[in-house]
Order: sequence, then structure tokens, then C-alpha cells
Amino acid sequence: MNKTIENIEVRQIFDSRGEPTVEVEIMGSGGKKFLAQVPSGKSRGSREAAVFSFSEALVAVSAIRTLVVGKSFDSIRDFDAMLLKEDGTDNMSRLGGNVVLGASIAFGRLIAESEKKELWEVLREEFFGDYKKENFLPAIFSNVVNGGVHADNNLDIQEYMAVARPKHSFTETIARLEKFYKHLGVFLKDKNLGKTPPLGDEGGYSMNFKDNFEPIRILQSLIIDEGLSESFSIGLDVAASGFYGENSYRFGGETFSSEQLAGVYKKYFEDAELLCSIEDPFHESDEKGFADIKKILGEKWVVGDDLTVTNKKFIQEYGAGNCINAVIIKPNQIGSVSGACEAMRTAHDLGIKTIVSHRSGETEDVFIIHLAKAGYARGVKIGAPVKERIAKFNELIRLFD
Ligand code: 2PG
Ligand code: MG
Repeated sequence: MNKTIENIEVRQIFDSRGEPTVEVEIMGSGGKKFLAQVPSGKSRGSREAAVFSFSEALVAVSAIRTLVVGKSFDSIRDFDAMLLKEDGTDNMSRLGGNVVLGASIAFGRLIAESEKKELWEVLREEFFGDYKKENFLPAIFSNVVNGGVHADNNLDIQEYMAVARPKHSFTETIARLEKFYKHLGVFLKDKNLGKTPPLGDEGGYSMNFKDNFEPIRILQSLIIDEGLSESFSIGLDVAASGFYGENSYRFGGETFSSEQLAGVYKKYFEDAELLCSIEDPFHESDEKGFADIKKILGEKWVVGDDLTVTNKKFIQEYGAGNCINAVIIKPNQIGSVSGACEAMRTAHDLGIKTIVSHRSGETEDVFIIHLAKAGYARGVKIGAPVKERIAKFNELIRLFD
């Protein structure tokens, strides 16, 4: 099969939160169709690529159609470069980051089919072919308690994640994670006076807690009680932009300066030995807060997300500036497959660990699992093992085991 594009379409679909997002379809020669569903985030960094509504996406796809139909591109890079040139803005505000990303993934699938390869193999060869690395299994960051803007409860911290490190296989690790998630539900139901706790945007439990530390304490004792402390630890996504205002942080009913909040986190890490990572502990403009906490926490992972928005420029700046030692890679923050792969390469060159991540509004698309495998990610962040997120867990098993 050749790589000629016969048509491109966009459709409106709904994500796991019931919010509209887009699905892009590219038709190759012989009428074969390649789809990509783009997720959408609720707690977005201000420097993320533009997100187009469906009506804007229709206009953008008409423009893209005139550029690509009847053409053939040798690589994802060539395809993206043509669209990025046409867009010509810093944040994809002419063609829409979600539209371009959808086109870019769908085109990657066309290439994979034409070369009779898996998508991850195409990505590996094109973007990471020069890496000399052993294949290994990334840790799963699974959000089991939801707070912040992802839940209707009293937690300021957006995500409390079980971090499961596979020893031999994902089949085994995911089974343990599912069991752990169920047991946590039973424990929390008990604590919630016999009522099953509601679920937040990413499938984590989202009832009220005594304070922001309580879920950490509960996760730690459950991990220990279940005999999982060899392979399970705890990660947080604070998403601190959500409670930042006028140079201070409103956290747990109190107002903190950046230094005071760093003191709170320090205590959390001292009190919970299984706590291993903290994402967006400060507002995206609070570079100093990141640098300070990184110094305090040493080897623990300090992860950039809203801070770095999958943009190689910011990863370079904040990585070299000692603000982070790990980074979230969300393809729709940068708006193209090439942009996401370049971000991973920049992180890799700086010795910064990568965690390829979902968004709070998800679809069943499994692209991020292929990206994680291709780029040797150290982690995959995919929410709780329920509903539409199951597709990503299954793809982990299919690609890695
Ligand atoms: C995050 C994400 C995903 P959202 O903050 O890391 O968990 O949330 O997609 O709402 O930005
Ligand atoms: Mg985040």
C-alpha cells in the first residue's frame, strides 16, 4: 500500500467526561481509513496548544484537506512539518493543536499499515532509532483518589496515584493494581458510612477526607497491608495552579507562601516513605518553588506538567534550570506527534525521566501507549483501571508482555 492521502475528515465525539472532542480520519489509497481520537484536559497549562471546537475544527480540516489530498509523505515528521508551517503560530492557533495532533496520529497509522508495522515501531525508527537502550517496562501511574478540579470533594491535591512498578509482566502488575483499586474501594466505602464513594474524572474515588494528607496515609497502609510495598509506591499530581492566587497558595483552608508550601510537602515525604513523586507542586510561573522542592526532595521525582506543557523549549529551560527531574508528556499539549517525540528527546538528553500521560477527558485511543514504548518512557499515567481507560491497560499488555 502506498502512502497517498485520499481524504481527511473530522468528527465530533465525546470524551469520558462527556465533553466534546474530535476524531480525525485519514483515508489512504484503496479507501482504507485511519482514525485518531484526541483527549481533552480540564486542568490545562496556559501555554498549551490551542484546542479547537468542532466548528473550528471543520474549517481547519477543510484547509488541511487542500494541502494533503493526493499527496504522499515519507514520514510523520514531513507530514507534521508541512502542517506546522501552514499553521505558522507558536501555539497552533490557526489549525488547532487537537486537529493537527489527530491528523498526525492518523497519518502515523497509515504509515504503519503501509509498512506492515506497529505504530510504536514506526515511531521508534523515526524518532528514537539512535537510542541504544534495553526495552524495559514503564511504571504505571494510576490515579486512584481524585481531588482538585477533577472531583467534587474537599481535596486540593488533584491526583493521588498508585505507582505500580512491573517486575516481570504487565498482566501480573495490572491484575495486582485492579485488586488494590477494588480493596481501596471497599476500605473507603466502609469509611464513607457504607456508601460506595463516587468516582472523579479519572476513575479515582472522590469522597471527602479529613485533610489533604489522609489519602496518602490510607494508600500507604493499604500498600503495606497487602504486601505490595516492594513494587507499589505513591505519586501525587498536586496541580497547584488550581489553588494559586496573588502569589500565595490556598491549601487545606490555609494560605501559604511558596516556601511554606514546600515545608508542607517536605513533611508529607518525611511522614510517608512510599511517596515517590510530586507533579506540579507549584504554579506554572513559580519556577523558584520547583527548584526549591527539587533540592529538598533529592532523588524523589519532581515532575513538570503545566510548567513544561510537552514543549522542548520549556523542558530545556526548566530541566537545565534544575526545577524538575521528570516530565509529563501529553501529545495534545504540543499538538503533534513530532512535537511530543522531540519533547521526549530533549528530556532524555537532559537526563530527565519521561511519563507519557493521558488527559482527564479520555477516549479509547491507545496512541500514548505506543509513544511510551517507542520513546522508552519511564512511566505511563493512565488513571484508574476502569471504563474507557481499560483499553490503555490492555494495550500495555499487548505491546509489552
Ligand atoms: C494532569 C491531567 C491528567 P488534565 O493534570 O496531569 O491527569 O489532568 O487532563 O485535566 O490536565
Ligand atoms: Mg498534571
